[in-house]
Amino acid sequence: MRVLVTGAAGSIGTVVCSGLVDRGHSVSGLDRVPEPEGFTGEWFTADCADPDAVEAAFTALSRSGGPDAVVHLAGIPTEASLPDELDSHVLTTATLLDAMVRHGVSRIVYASSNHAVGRTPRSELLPVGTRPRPDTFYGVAKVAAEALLSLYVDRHGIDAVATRIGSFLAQPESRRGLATWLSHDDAVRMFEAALTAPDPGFAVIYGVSANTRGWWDLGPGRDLGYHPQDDAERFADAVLAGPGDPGRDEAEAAYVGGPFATAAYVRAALDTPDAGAAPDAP
Ligand code: 15L
Repeated sequence: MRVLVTGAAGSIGTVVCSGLVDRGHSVSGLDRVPEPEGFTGEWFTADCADPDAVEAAFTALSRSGGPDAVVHLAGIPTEASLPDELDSHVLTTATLLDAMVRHGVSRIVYASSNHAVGRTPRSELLPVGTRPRPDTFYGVAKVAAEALLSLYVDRHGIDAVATRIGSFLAQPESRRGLATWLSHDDAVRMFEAALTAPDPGFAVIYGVSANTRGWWDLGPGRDLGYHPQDDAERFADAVLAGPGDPGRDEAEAAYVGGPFATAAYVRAALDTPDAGAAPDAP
């Protein structure tokens, strides 16, 4: 399959690009920075919120048959002001969807986030159909981007899979991560399944590994062919031996979004002189 990956130089992008290439796919990349060393496919240094740059990339790719699908990973990976989040997640998604429609590209796999439902209190099982319940402006933008995907599926008959990613890391680093970890290998499995599943229409899946402590429903992902193989439990002893902070751990365990759902992330929507800055990502 020919796949255009946005955010291809980022932490998820580099892993997913090389994983898809290893699995026999032809991968081109688009990012605001030049291609990472070793990237072998066609590369576009561009901002995917820029319609002209995106159109130029799709036109260039159409000379070699065009992409069969887009994997959209680009975007600020943490909390920022509402306008920045909307630019970064909603406008980029809209720009790509318009280009896809113009060029007849019929599938997009989107890196959404657990933070789209991050204010959902912890429960036995988190269904994908739970109501949008963002924990931050980042989460609000992910909800809006998912809504755009749904609109374009209904209007244009494309396929769109939103993967609500948990904690994408080489290994879990916190107590919460023992439930929310997405391993590198499982991320590649998940994106390939979402790219190749027959006729998903609009689908939402949780992007986590098969963690013993996880509570996000993996059923819809399995229905699309995503069968996670990794489990954070093998890191549990090491993580739990680390210096914990009972108060923080309890607050982070109360909601899907962990730290993003705590008071530390409360801020004004717009960057005014008095607005608090977003804290650093955990
Ligand atoms: C995400 O979506 C963020 O990009 C990342 O910064 C982490 O917060 C991650 O989710 C998570 O929930 O661990």
